[in-house]
Amino acid sequence: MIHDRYYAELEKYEKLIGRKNQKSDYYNGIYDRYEYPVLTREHIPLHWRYDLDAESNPYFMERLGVNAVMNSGAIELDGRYYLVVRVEGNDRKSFFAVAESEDGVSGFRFWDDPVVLPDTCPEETNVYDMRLTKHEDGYIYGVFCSESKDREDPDLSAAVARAGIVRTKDLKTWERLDNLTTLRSPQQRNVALHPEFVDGKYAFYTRPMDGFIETGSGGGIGFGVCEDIEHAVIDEEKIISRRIYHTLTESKNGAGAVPIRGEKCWIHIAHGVRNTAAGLRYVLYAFGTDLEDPSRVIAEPSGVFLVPLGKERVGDVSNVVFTNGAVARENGDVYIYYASCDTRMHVAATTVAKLEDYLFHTPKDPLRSADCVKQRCELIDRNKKLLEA
Ligand code: M1P
Repeated sequence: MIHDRYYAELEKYEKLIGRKNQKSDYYNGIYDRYEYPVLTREHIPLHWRYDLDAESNPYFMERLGVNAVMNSGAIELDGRYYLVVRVEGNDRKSFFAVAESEDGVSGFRFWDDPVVLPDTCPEETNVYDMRLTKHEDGYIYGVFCSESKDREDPDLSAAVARAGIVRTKDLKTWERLDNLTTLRSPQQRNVALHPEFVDGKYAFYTRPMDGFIETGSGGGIGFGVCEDIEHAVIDEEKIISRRIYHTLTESKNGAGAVPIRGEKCWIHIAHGVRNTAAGLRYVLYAFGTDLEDPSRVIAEPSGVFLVPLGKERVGDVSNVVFTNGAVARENGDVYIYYASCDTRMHVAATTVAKLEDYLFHTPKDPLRSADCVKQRCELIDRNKKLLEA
């Protein structure tokens, strides 16, 4: 028999899913933020967490709790919005699950069952952060971090990060391909597949790393191509967005959402990390690359694009925003899905036109205080003239 308490919890759950989201009063002209997160751990279906049987679960306890929902790949299919969510169980292992919404900002509901990927890597301990690419070859690819224990290092926490690759046509049946091999980088995280062939090849945004946490000699976001997606091997990785001293990318950076094809450029929304006395701070930044040669940066606005604000600042890993999914609709609307503090998912809404205006008309970072203040004074002077006219 189903436990009585289930019905009370179900009512709360349905109320949460049915809650309409609305734009918050935050303003910067670049994007709108929304009042509520689009997904929290409370959005996880009850039958994934509780044993509903009153006999085997007399206290109606969570038997397999969920700690957090975060870093989600995003895609639009037939006018509906899908997130492939990183769901982190109370056991710290993550898995993927699809949540679907009609309007992209409210009502995200998980499908009845989590995604079960083909278990082809016996050494793999954890999987997370899937970027979804609707590729021109007709498949939807998911590229994610496949993490294993480093058996050669006696340090208990030593791990190896690689890029796992899966593909699907419907988000239901997934085929696992070989993990990406990058011949010149021992580890990879934050890898994304470009949606179009580049010179007839599959193109990846990579993040070369010396170790599991430190990117070390890995200079930033890389770009590399391969012939065969089923056995993907990249030789050269060209660094396209560098880590730079005293900027938001000083400690590390990484590709975020799969780039969006705009009118003037490929629009990239990535993350940058700097170290502070309070630990690492993760923010989002943006850049644009050439439509013909997506490895050539042609727009590099200065500074942060989106930072954790208010309640977004606190969570399991505080002071973090992270994106690995965005949806660009045919009408030009863009929904950027981002997680705060490795805990919950939010959405910011904008358009391709606004993003390109931001990319091409935000001044570049002059990299020195003296030049930054000059840049600001010029803006102030222009405005004063306008205000006085
Ligand atoms: O905890 C913040 C993020 O840390 C990692 O990102 P990066 O590889 O750039 O350090 C990722 O593990 C990501 O999942 C996490 O959100």
